[in-house]
Amino acid sequence: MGLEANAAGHYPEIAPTAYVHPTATVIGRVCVGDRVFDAPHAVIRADEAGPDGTVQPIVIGDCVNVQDCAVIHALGGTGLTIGPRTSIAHAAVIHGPCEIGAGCFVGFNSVVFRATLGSEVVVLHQALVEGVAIPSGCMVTSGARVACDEDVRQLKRTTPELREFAARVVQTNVRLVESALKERQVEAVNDARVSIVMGSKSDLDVMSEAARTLSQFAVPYEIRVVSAHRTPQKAHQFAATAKARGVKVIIAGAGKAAHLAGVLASLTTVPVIGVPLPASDLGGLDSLLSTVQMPGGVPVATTAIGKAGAKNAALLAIAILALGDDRLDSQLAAFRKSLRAEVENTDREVRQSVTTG
Ligand code: RP5
Repeated sequence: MGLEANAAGHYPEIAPTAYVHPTATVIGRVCVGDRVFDAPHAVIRADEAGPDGTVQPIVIGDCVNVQDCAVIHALGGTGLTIGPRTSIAHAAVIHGPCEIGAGCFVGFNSVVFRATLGSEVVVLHQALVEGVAIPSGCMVTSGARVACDEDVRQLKRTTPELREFAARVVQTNVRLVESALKERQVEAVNDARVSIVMGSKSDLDVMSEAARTLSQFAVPYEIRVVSAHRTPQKAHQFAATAKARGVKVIIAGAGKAAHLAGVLASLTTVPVIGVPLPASDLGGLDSLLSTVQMPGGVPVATTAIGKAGAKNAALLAIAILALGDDRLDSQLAAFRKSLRAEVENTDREVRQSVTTG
């Protein structure tokens, strides 16, 4: 999947329940919501800075589908929002500044530029919508050009059939996301290169940060609950079979008397990264010491307490995998570059706000 930072250092944020096809391109300050389907060869780019050097975000709402070869982009310094349950059909172009409401449909080859669409607007095929605001519930017929207020006044209301059609398109695409994600899960379980393990379901919120980061780098992973204290045999079997299952790195998160990472490390030579979790009144200091203080001979690479630690554990796992994987290596380099650029960007914003404020 082509996820890239823009020059200002923004990296796309993709919800774990969204599906981005491997041939789709997502660049820069793009925020992709839950159960979005981003189809083959679709392009979403938030990479042009405005005169003040900032790049505005492109926000893709939940359950939106961006179909094959659709292009979503915005002029420098302008943003773009696509409301939930909207469909952008094959080869359509949405060019910001634009605000598209919820439940809209933009048909094949249509162009929407510098426009606002209310909710449930249907733009059929090969139409041009430019420089106007279309009220909710209106429709633009195939081939129409809507570029002034008079054109907008002539628009008819969408028919119930068209509204049903638009809703069906969304449902179909959400089903596509679900089956693609299922397939990805099966693939990930069979082909997991990283195992994320946690001591309890109560650790899931923090450990999802590791999962999110691995997904961003398209690294297949499995995620399991295994307790060193409550299910010691399972912990044993899990660690002892990890290498044979093809797992290259284990990330183990646990709280309180956090022995999980150490126990797993004692049973395998697969590198183990421990994430101490803030699960008790001691704020994670207990977990940190239990995880980090391994006796000589059985190492556990221990990260920071909590979400930052979970994220860094995933990045460290990626760095280990990247030693033998050029794609990951360059993705990691791009990610680091994006961090640097982000700081520069924030620095500029802060300096500007101080001088103008
Ligand atoms: C540890 O105890 C787990 O890793 C978790 O962080 C903590 C509390 O577990 P629960 O009582 O919430 O299941 O083993």
